This record gives sequence, structure tokens and C-alpha cells, in this order.
Amino acid sequence: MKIIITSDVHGHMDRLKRIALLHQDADFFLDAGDSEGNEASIKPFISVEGNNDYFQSFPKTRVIDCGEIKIYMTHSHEFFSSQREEGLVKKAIRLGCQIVVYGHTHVPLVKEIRGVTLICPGSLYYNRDRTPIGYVVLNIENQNMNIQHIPYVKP
Ligand SMILES: [Mn+2]
Repeated sequence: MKIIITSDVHGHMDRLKRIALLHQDADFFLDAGDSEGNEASIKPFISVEGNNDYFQSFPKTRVIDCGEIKIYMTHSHEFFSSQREEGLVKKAIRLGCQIVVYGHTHVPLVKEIRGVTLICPGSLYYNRDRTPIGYVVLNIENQNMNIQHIPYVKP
């Protein structure tokens, strides 16, 4: 199973489209909010509501069922930054999810805490830690995860 993960696109739909074209073999395209688009303009991605998504009706959270693994998706802006990781892990455990996909921080992060893998792809607009913008390719096979952060190279 191949899953493409983006976040905080902030209107750069052309970047989402290019990534989707590069990975047409993916099973899921997940965006963690603040695309500032709508269901139609971000296709084939599906998203959750970010704090800048004023003009659409994305759900606040989603649970994606990938067979043996479940993914909890949220923008995560309701958390104070000092409590974000712990709050997301608690929520994931409560929902029976092994992976959390989140955004809002504009800082890429992959981290495992108590059996829950947190994945933030950073932003496709700008990263606050000044690392190159990019997205994540997550491959899941027999409960083994491979997570790669791919820099987005502007055409
Ligand atoms: Mn945000």
C-alpha cells in the first residue's frame, strides 16, 4: 500500500497536481489541512479542516482504514505546541490507530511514541525550520512501514 501525504499547501494546487501525477500508483492521497482549496480542487487528495480552510467543509478529523493499519488524520491546530505530540498519541491509541498524519507546524517530523508513528510532512508552501518543502511517501507492507520525505522541486 502506497500513501502520499501533504500538508499546509496554502493555495499551491499546482504542486498537489504535480505530486499526484508523479505517484499515480498510490492507493491514498492524504492532505493534513490548510490546503485553502476544496474537495474538487485538491483531487485526488482528501483533506481535513485546517485553521485557514474557511470556505469548505472538510471533516475535522478522518480515520483511514488501510487493512492492518489505521491512520488518524487531523490538522492538529487545537493543540498547544508543547502538548501536540502527546495529545495526538493519546487520541490515536483511543481510536486504535497506529499512525497519525498531521500538519499545522510547517516542520517535517517522523517520530514513534509508544507504538504510534507521528508523521508530519511539513508544508508545500514553506517550512518554518527552513528545510526544503516536500511531502511524504509512506509504504505499508505486512505491517512494515517505510517513510520517505521527498523534497518538492519546483519546475
Ligand atoms: Mn494551520
